[in-house]
Amino acid sequence: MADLLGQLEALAKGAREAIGSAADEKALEDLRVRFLGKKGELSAVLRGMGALPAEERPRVGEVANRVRDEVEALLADAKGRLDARKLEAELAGPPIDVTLPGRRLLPRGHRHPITRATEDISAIFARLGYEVASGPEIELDWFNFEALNIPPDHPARDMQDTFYVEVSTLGDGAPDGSVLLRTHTSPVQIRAMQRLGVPPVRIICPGRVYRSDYDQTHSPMFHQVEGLCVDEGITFADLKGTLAAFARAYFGEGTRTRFRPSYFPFVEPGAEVDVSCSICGGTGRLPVPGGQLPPDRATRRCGTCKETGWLEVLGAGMVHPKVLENGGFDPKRYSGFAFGMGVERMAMLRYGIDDLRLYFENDLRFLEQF
Ligand code: 2U9
Repeated sequence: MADLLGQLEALAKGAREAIGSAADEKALEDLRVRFLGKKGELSAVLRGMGALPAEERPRVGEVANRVRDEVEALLADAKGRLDARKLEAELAGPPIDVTLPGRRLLPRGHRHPITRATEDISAIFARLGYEVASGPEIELDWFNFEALNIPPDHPARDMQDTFYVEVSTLGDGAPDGSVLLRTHTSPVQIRAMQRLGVPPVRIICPGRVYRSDYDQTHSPMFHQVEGLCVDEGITFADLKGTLAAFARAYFGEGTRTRFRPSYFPFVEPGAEVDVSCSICGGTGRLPVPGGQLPPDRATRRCGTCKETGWLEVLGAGMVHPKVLENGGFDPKRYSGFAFGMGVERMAMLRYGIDDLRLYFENDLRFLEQF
């Protein structure tokens, strides 16, 4: 036993001297391995314990633990000392000029075209006094359909068209009714009306919406921006003026607008809104590049508007009295208009994108153009 205790004492002495004079982190690490490593000096002593009579082992074990703790503390102290010395040397050295330009210009990254279009559209309405509102993508049937005057037998309510969410446990106090992925951002506007309570309401709701639809021109998830304006004395003229101003701001100053009667359950009257084609300037024809061509061959058909000169880009109308009521507004006193647009289509027309799938493939050759 005396032999092992002597070895432990010698180990501790050697460690104190060596660790005290270690010059850098590498030297410290070597010393840690030498004294405490698996094949190090302490392990060798502990291996020798096997030959001791059982009653002597606890005493040697106790000293071995103490020596291990001391060596660990010495290593930690030495590391602290070296770190402090390194920091002092750095502080004493030449200062780092954090204002110098980087050695390499990093590429900036790109906003996704859907993000860009959403932000551009929102910015135009912000200038017209609209606030951005958002709400849940997983909605209750009431906010998505019922409150919007969408009748129980409307095709949109079919399982074929709407993604329903299975809610296995509607615990006590949980709202009753089916849960679904919102099929439009209109429920956000019902929620906003209820929250605001008093006019004027001027909000736009950008966001993801979901419909069980998947083909060349439909994606099961797409983006909408909807808008709502409610106050005393709001008329269809306000709707026309607002959307005409929006169309000029988004598609360019010369853009004309036309309104065609249409039907949506949540508005009355409802309209589809066309803008003059931003590609051909509303003429339906595009000039053919190059030379003097005879008049009949100097232009070609505009594929974007299919030679009509018009693009259908928005749906709109005066908010249905029942919908106003569901939002908490007295339809005898207040009126309002609402509109909706698909962002994928708005971005396609603005940036000349001809295939919906490009938005979702995340091909950098596409994304880097924005
Ligand atoms: C409330 C009241 C009325 C929003 C409206 C449309 C007409 C419309 C489509 C455009 C392209 C959907 O993405 S799309 O397929 N939208 O035609 N949206 S009126 O009406 C509302 C909304 C909320 C409370």
